[in-house]
Amino acid sequence: MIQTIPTQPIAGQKPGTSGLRKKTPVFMETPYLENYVQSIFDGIGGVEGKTLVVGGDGRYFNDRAIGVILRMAAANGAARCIVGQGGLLSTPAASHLIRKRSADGGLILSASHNPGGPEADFGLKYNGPNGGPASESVTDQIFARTLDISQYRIWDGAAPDIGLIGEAQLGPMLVEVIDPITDYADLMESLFDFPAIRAVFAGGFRVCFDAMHAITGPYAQEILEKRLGAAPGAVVNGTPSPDFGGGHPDPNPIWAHELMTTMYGPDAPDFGAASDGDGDRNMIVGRGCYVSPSDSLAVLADLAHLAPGYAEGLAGVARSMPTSAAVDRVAAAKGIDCFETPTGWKFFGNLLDAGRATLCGEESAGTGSNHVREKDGLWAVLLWLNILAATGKSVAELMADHWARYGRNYYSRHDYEEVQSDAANALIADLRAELPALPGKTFGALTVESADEFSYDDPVDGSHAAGQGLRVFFTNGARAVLRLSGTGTAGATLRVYLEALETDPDQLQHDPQTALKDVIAAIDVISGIAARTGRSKPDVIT
Ligand code: G16
Repeated sequence: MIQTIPTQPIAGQKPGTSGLRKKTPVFMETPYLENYVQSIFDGIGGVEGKTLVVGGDGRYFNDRAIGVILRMAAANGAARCIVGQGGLLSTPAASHLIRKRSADGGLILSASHNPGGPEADFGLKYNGPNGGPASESVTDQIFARTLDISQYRIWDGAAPDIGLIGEAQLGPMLVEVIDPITDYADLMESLFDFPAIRAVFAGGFRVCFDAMHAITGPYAQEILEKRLGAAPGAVVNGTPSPDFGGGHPDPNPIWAHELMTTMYGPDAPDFGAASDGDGDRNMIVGRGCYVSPSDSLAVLADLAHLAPGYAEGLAGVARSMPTSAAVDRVAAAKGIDCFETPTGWKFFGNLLDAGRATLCGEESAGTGSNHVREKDGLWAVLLWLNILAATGKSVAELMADHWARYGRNYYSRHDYEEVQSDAANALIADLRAELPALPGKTFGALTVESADEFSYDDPVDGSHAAGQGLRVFFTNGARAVLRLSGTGTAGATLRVYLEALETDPDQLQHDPQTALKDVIAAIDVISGIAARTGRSKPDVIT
């Protein structure tokens, strides 16, 4: 029976860079989740007769939230919900499933790399029929609905058990519980040279994949250990847990320090990698050789043709604005387009759909291609493995080759977390006002060449996105970018992105922080970070 429950708008339901993320208790307090789900359904024009994919990264409250979503989908007239067994689906697997089954969209439950648990973070996002994050205009419609919602509909009766594969009715709606792994693993097998990778593993090449107690564990066990024959135990922290083993499933050298210790240790394997809470991010590290996400994108763009799925080359590449220009140099050498988009995977969607870009990537550890419409952690790992198998080189050798040929874009991101929102907003507003006066001024060793606020005109649909980050370019080719994160759940996170280019192979330095010291010092003076935030150093340096 359909229940129609009166409700009223709740403050703070504005989706950020990647859906709505809040503290778990906020989502758990009825009707926060209910209001948001109904706003999604209303914002996309209703779900009557539609097929939806539903799944999440298994974090605390995942299963109960899915029960609510299924009951609301049934009460709103959806025809079918396809659910990963146990409520589990990695974000790229969900994207693939939406596309493969021609579903009308999907609801993905995750707060990505943010910690999970009763006091940690939860999130929900809607992906459209192309399998990608909702566009800006759909997101705006969903948000508008949260502001005038007056009722939600929910089926009065328990949702079926999603622990077992099979089909069950929920009122008029069919709930189809599927194996969350096989379709995705088959897709990977269609793109990469599995026999070549298997041969390398059989020859003693050792890999360590850290699933960080999150969703990619079972996917990596199936693909790396079962299908490719990596040694048992190659996947570590491979059982997903609701609080990610009490950790922070963010694949960077800070949070994946266990893997870093292994890879820089005396008996390091040949290749290391990690993924995040929902499986869309990746970290790549060779023996004693960490690869920054921006460099990883550039190497993959350069050598993707070595994998069968990309043998015909790339139509174009795309990167988010704060990502380094390393990939631009590869695109220029290949004579293909390189698009610069705002932060947020949704901005790649039109370029991928239109066939203008084949590979995309971001500094925030996201890389992907037109095989789905999300970034894809395991895909990046497999493309690296395919390239290593095809070239017979080590990660360190590939990086050295790359820098020798293209130069090196030193890169680092400094994050100031849980800054008081007012202070962070004032810092950005004041710097924005100061930008026109910066060119020609000298700060320490560097002189400003130009400064602006990034905006984007989508080349496919002409939509305009303003206010996407403040940029300061220096005369020596260095760059600093400041923007506020759209994925935090407490206070504001100020991100400072730093880049400097070295094209002389004889001048290459090892440590990016040293190579970037002048730009770090200059932007601190320009923006007054230390004085305004009261922080003497960033909370996280990646
Ligand atoms: C999301 C988006 C990415 C973005 C990242 C960081 O990733 O999908 O496009 O780069 O957030 O965004 P921000 O700098 O605003 O925090 P994820 O993995 O969190 O879904």
